[in-house]
Amino acid sequence: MSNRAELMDRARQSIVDADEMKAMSVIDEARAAGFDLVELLRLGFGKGNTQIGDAFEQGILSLPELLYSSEVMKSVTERVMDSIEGTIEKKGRILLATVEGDAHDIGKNIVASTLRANGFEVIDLGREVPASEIIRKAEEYQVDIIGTSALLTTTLPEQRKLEQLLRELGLREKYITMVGGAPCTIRWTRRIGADSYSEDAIDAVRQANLLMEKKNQNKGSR
Ligand code: B12
Repeated sequence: MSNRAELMDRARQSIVDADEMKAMSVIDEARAAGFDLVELLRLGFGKGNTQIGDAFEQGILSLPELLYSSEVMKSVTERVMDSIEGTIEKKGRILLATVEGDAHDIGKNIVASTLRANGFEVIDLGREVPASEIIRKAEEYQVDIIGTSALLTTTLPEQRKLEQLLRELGLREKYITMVGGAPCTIRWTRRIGADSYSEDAIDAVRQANLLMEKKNQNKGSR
């Protein structure tokens, strides 16, 4: 019989080791032992996800290692979310995309997995997505939040384009906007009029929680 703390640690380690087989067997064991899979995702696998992001930033982890680990985190999140589909109430619906002209999606994928692991429904449009397409999909899925990632100084203006387009279409008040990516700053966020900026995936979850709370309070007071 597995003990909870030991399973959590094996979950964390499976992401660090990018070991998909080990990760899947941890999920099976946790399910058989009746553990909460969302908690396992958040406090076990999620911890590994944060650890690999930090290690890459500190130059301890190589790029291929980061990629392998984030792919395992993606599979694990999908497996857990599929198995609990419909049993938990989602905190909000978030659309994520890397902006047009930008092929960098490792960070966005980590943000997507971390948000999913923390109870958000994520619609991930992938990379190199034009602002008009982002808005079309936001309307189609009636999302609460639109999050964009930009890793190049040359593609950063696409985040401003999205804000402008939303305003032109009279949709700016309908959506909460979050921005991220290495060249993005708080100053840039204020300058373009986005609602929130996060330096990493954990802060993205914190911000998304706060923004949804605020949205729900406003709804309640109307
Ligand atoms: C991997 C990589 C690539 C890969 C991308 C693979 C992929 N599938 O993503 C490849 C090889 C394709 C690539 C190509 C290019 N790259 Co590149 N690339 C990188 C590299 C090494 C790592 C980026 C990364 O994944 N970081 C790790 C993740 C975890 O961090 P992150 O993306 O910042 O995400 C975190 C936060 O920013 C935040 N976040 C991210 N997105 C979002 C979104 C939201 C909504 C929120 C809230 C938060 C958030 O949370 C994330 C998790 O903590 C960086 C250098 C570096 N060391 O950072 C260069 C870098 C970004 N690339 C660079 C360049 C120049 C290019 C190319 C133009 C090179 C070329 N001449 O062809 C091309 C451009 C291709 C294109 N059209 O986009 C430059 C950019 C310089 C600049 N200031 O513009 C960098 C900085 C390298 C350098 N020092 O010169 N690249």
